[in-house]
Amino acid sequence: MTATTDGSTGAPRPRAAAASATTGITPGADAVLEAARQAAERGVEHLLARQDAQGWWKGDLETNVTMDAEDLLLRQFLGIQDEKTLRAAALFIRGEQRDDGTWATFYGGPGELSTTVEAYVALRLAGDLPDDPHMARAAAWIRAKGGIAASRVFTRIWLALFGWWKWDDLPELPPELIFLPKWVPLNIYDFGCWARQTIVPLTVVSAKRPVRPAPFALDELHTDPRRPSPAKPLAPVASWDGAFQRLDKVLHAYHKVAPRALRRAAMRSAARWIVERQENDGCWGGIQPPAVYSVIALHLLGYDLQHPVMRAGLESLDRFAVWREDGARMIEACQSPVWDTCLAAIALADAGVPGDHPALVKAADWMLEEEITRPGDWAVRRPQLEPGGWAFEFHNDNYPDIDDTAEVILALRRVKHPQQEKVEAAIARGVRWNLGMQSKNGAWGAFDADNTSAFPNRLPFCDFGEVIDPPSADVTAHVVEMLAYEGKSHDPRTRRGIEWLLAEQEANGAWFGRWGVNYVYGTGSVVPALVAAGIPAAHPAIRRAVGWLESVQNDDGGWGEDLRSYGETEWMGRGPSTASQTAWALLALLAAGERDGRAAERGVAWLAENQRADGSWDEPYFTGTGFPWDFSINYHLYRQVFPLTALGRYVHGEPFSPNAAKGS
Ligand code: R01
Repeated sequence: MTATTDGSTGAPRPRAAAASATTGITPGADAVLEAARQAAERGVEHLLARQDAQGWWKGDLETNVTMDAEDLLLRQFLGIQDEKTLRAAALFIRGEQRDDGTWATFYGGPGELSTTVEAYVALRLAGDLPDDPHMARAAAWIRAKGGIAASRVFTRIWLALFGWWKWDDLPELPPELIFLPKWVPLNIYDFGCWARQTIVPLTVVSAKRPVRPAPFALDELHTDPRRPSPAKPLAPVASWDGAFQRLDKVLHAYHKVAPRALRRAAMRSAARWIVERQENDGCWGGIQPPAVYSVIALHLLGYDLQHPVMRAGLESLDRFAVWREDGARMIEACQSPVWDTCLAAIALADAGVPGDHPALVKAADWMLEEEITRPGDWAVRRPQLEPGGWAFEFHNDNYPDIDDTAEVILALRRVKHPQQEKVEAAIARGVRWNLGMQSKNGAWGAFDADNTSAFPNRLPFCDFGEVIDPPSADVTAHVVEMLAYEGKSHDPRTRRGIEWLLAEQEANGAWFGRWGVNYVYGTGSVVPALVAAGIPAAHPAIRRAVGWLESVQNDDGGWGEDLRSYGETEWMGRGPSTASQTAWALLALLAAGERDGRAAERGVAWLAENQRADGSWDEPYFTGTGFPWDFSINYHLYRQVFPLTALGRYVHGEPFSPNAAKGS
């Protein structure tokens, strides 16, 4: 990539020239500024109208139909299926199927085998028949892809619960895992918190190996129903895969001879571990999968459905359901009120809403109430650290995260609160907590410090998604940006974060996006952070980032990035323009001093032109990341908050001049 090194702005680029040639007009900076001002105004109105009376914002968190399928499978397993839920969930699942019979994990994505298997089984539970054309298409596609045998471990666990798959043909993960002390590899604290909360109950389930009567056969999902599980060749002993495959064989043998007393003690410990982590509203960690598996595990350990733990757990599962106007019921993987609220507050402030506006004060009050003041699992690695952070969800006191804490602090800073000392105290606790959660390498992960073990990923059991939580550029950038605005640009801890970020930049000038899609998110996070921390806009790293963003701007003036960028380099920064990704690119360009350049002007024009009459934007594309490629998220408020922030900064200039940004 060619980078401009002189820090110049406004040089017309070839692509910009081509675009204005197609429309025949160049709108001109004044017209774009006026359009941006009006778009921001409409965007503010729209966002203000969507605030809850309690002060928070929350957009739907859309993922994929495995959520809905697993919810139905759980109900089937517990014998609590009800017609209304079943019909509404099936309506949603059917509506997500594509013409080729498949289900994807994101809008426009390719058919995905495990998702399609689970959706198919869920529709069978709802009464759809193998001969129905939509079902026959799905089953044929599944068989062509290798059938159930080729699906992920989680999918086959669900099927094993009903005898559609053999427990013995699944990787082992023994409940005795819970006894490994925190310094032994593969202890539960070596797993990322989302995986930890999923794995602990699953060790119980897979040790119990329950089989409930299947309501129908599933022969049509096997390539050869007589040999559902073809033997797989072993990798060489001297390879990691080979070693872990053999470990799995040892664990299978151990399953047969495990001392009864030890196993019982392990199950009891697991049950205690799970129950201790149940949230006040009955859920686990604010996310749906651990709740589903925890309810099953506890049930297998003798908790009946009337037990208060179980009742609360089941009620919490109902709260993940979004009932749509068309009668369809969609399950959210989790809910994002804290994240949406801090981002909305920042957006409103950037768009010129005064800090003492009631909406912002109310949002601040709500965020202050959400502060987490007791230790959680993070304290295993940081036992001396005082609590003081924020989680992403309504109820998740055990797992505050570093990303939400940084953004909440940035948001609280934008509010003129009548009790400023209260705000200052909460911010101080949050800053201290985030600093204490810095990993050894100078950067920050999402939930834990130094969660970087290579072993969890090697387990045959872990064939899906991310199972560790190593530092990422996007989270580190948010922390650095927050520390800069808190006057800590020159703190050695901030400097180490900056050094880490500079070293993480890709050769082409972009940064990887761990929790958003993808390099546009990473770059849109890092550039504003580096500039806030005092890195000059003329710094080569910033110039390279600008050069990269300009090189991937679409002809229509927007930016977009396809999820295939997680696997194929030619998709880096490429894809149809979306509102949130266009906004992220603009945040970087504006921070880099490119406000008066053509790239920024055309990006802003794209946002203004693509706004709906009601002040919102459409965004069918998934621009949020749960696990790169494997689990994607459409955050329904991203399309609103990020464009508003970008338009606001374009109209009003740089965010705000913190006492601190100049360095202290
Ligand atoms: C899941 C699963 O469903 C899931 C749901 C939510 C998350 C992780 C982090 C954050 C916070 C928010 C949500 N921020 C760091 C992100 C900011 C943008 C993760 C996973 C699926 C499969 C398994 C999540 Br196994 C376990 C959980």
